This record gives sequence, structure tokens and C-alpha cells, in this order.
Amino acid sequence: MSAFITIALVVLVFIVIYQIGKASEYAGVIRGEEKVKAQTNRVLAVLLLLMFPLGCWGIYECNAIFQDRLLPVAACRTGVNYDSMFHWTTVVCGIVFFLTQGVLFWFCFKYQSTEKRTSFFFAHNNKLELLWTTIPAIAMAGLVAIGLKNWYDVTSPAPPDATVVEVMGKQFNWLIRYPGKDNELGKRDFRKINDANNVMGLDWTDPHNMDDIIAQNGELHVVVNKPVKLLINSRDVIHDVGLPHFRMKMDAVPGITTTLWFTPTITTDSMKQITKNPDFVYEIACDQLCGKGHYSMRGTIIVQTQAEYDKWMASQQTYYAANNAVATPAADTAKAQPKSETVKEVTMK
Ligand SMILES: [Cu+2]
Repeated sequence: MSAFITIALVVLVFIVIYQIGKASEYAGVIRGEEKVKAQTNRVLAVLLLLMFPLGCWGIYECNAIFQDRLLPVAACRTGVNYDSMFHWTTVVCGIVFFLTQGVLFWFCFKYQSTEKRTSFFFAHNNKLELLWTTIPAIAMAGLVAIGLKNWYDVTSPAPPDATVVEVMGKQFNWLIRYPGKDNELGKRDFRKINDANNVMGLDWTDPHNMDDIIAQNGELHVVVNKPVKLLINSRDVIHDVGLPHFRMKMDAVPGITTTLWFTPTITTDSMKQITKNPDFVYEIACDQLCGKGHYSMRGTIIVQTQAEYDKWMASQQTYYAANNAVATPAADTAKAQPKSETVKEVTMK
């Protein structure tokens, strides 16, 4: 019964809408169809003309509101180049936008349909075709050329004096490994991964691993004005090392090492002053949806002077010492004493 009532109701609604349409059609005939059409056209043309400045004003207001919430100045040279490319792309596209949209809205107003105007059929014009193909092609080629230059800059081999650091993504944080005094990262084997005392699966038969340091709290310490090369990989699923303040990102893929290098130019302390934010930190954001804890996968980068970096490095205990000398679970390593050399001596025997 209810199904019958529903169908009847739907049919009734259709009939009502149809009748309203018919009624307005008759009303138009009585009032003069052409007159009503011309009046509607005029209103629409004026509204369209108002629409353009209103839209532009909206864009301006949005920009003013969000200006302070945008990223601060780029903290490396390639980042500055990237920002400049973004700026010029916006300028070129902005000019094209205002020219074409301005003309579009103006024409809608100027050439609105009236009783006196008849359609003008415009089939083809070689000059115009050439003009609106060549100019955008040159502009696009210029923008692509700048983009390619920046891309090669970022993906070029790192300078030989770059500090090498391994960044490993895992659900849901970042593991940062430094090569230690021998300046060489030891071998890893995913079968040796053990959350209790070998989070990155370091192969203890490789002597290069003995002095490797895994930074606590996922903090990546780097020296200002010194190139740093990141060797990026993942322990489980695909993550992505996103460095918004350096305008860079690179996928962290299990089984494949990807690289990224940059030279930080502004220390964390200077950036605190620039942003007038005493809590400012450079961020490593995971840019790849990697699971339910993805939102919390945030690492930090500390950009510091060479002296500060050396002091921090001296306070770090080797991962081997922290996890094998004293048989402590990984959770206790945070409390481990910084006497790495002594502990290392004991464990090496
Ligand atoms: Cu993620």
C-alpha cells in the first residue's frame, strides 16, 4: 500500500511541475515572450559584469586572511629557487587569467542578446590561430625550462663533502641513523629488525655498524650551510619524507633507497626570530597516507651551527652500545648515559 502511495505521490509531483511550467509559458505569451526574454537577458548581463570584480575581491580577501598562515621563507637555496618559480608561474598565469576572464565577462555584457542584434558567424582566422597558439607555447616552454633546471638542481649528485644521514620511515615515526666516526653506514638486513633492540635491522657482523648512531626522538640534526644527503627508505609501507620548509619531498619505499640533498641556510634559532615564533621547528611530515597513525608521523629537523652539532653528536651513544652492552630494551635507551666511548670499549671486547 505504502509503495502505491509513494508512486502516486511522485507522479503527482511531476504533474504539478509540468503544469507550473505550462502556466508560466502561457503567462509569458500574455505578457509578451520577447519582452520577458530581453528583460532577463539585461539582468543576467549586469549580474555577470558584477560577478568578475566580486570574485576578484573574494580572492584578494582570502589571500589577505591566509597570508600569515603560509609557509615562512624557504630555508635552503633550492627552496628559494622553487619559490621564485612558483611566484613567476603565478604572475604569468595571473596575467592570462585577468586578460581572458576580463574579456569574457565584458563580452557577455556588451554583446548580450537584443532584438536588434543578429548572430555573427566567424569561421576561421589564421592570424588569430597563430597568435593564440604561439604565445602560450612560448610562455609554457619558458616555465617548463625553469622547472627542469630546478628539478635537475634537486636531483643532481650531492657534493662530496655532504653529511650522509639515513632516514627510515616506519609506522608511525622516523628513524634517523648517522654513520658515526668511521663515516660509513653499516649494512642492514630487514630480517634482523627487532623492536626491542634493533629497530633498523643493523647487521652486527659488519664493523661499520658499531659506531652508528640512531638519533633519539626522530630528530634530524644538520649543520647550517653544510650540504646534507638523505638516504631514504622504509621498514614497512610507502612513506614520504616531506620537508615543507625546504620545499622538498621524496618517497620512502621499502627495498629501494631514494636520495635527497639540500643545504640548509637558516638555523632553527634564526627561524624562530624570523617567524616570531619561539616554538618554531622544522618539520619532517609524512606526505604519503601510510596507515591509521599517519597523522602523527612527524619528525623534526634541528638546523644548528657546527659547534652546536658537534656538542650534540658528542652526547650521543652508539646504537650498539645502547642496546647490547647493557641488556636494556629500546625504551630505556633514552635514559642511557652519554659515555658512549667507555661503553663501546666494553662491548667491543
Ligand atoms: Cu604517512
